[in-house]
Amino acid sequence: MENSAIMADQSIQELESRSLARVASAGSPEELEAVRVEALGRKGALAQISKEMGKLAPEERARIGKLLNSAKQKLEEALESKKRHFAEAALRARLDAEWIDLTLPAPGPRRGHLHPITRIQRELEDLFVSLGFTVLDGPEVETEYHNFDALNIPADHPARDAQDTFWLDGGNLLRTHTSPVQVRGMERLGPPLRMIAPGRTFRNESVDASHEHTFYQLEGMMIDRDVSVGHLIYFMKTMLTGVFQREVTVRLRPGFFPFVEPGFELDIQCLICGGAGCPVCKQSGWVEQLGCGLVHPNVLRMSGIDPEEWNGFAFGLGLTRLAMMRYGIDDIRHLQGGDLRFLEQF
Ligand code: 2NM
Repeated sequence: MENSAIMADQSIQELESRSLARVASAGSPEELEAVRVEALGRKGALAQISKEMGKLAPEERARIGKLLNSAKQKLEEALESKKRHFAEAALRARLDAEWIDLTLPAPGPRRGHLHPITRIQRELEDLFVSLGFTVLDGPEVETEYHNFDALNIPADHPARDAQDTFWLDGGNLLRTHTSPVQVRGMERLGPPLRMIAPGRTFRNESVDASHEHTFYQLEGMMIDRDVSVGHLIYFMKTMLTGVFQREVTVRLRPGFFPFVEPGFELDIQCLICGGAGCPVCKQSGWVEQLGCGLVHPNVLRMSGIDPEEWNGFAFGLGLTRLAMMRYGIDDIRHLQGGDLRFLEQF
């Protein structure tokens, strides 16, 4: 054998076994491709050897040619099989990662939650029901009689002014408070009674940070024999303790409402500073909460209740304002704007 033929023999065998070993140990398709380019590529090792074959004697050329072809074929097969192996492993990994159990129940719609005003309203309803009160509902479009006359609000009272009241054609109106519900309650239930009337009320206000034309109120009353201001204070304290989830100190100041006599404004000692004075209570130590009083005898009489035999207390508060205080909301328009980014915080 010629020397150069022996060298080709050796280098083909070496290249074959070295390349097959590299294919076997390749850890990625990229490594595999590198082996292919180096061994089988146009400028690869086998191509290099083919180029030199011209120097060989014809019979040697045929033998080396076969050797070359056989090495090339073995390598191609090994590369192909390893490539399939990588592809299958990749597919398996993807199937494992994307596997879905179609027998699991669907996640269902995302759960919402109650509006902060609704939440406070429901809490107060539960609290008053636990104290023996009935929760009453009534029309939002009211008669002048139920909204004003029956509440001892005379025809020349400024509350009737078109600036405050949304009057409708035909003399009806959008209720300016929920008191007409209580008038209807007195007419229907008769004494003794305990009831609350939560709901939507309407006033012809210019909207600003603390005024809306549509707002939420809760009013309530108890009629029995010998009801006193002491009873009133007890129920108001119990209610406010429930709302704020802590003991509250209250004080009464005189206040005028046509439907009560005497009438009061009820304050609580500021929960932020404990009465020392801060921006929330405007340095006074007290924060106004609600209006209340003993029901005016005229109001009882007009709804068919004898004021000689029965009396009672009544109160009214703004649920909107209460929600603002409890959650520290500084602008009423956030509560009615329907902006989910705001409401989702609660
Ligand atoms: C308030 C303040 C004081 C009140 C009175 C009545 C009724 F029906 F008995 F006459 N309902 N609500 C009342 C009393 C409301 O709101 C500030």
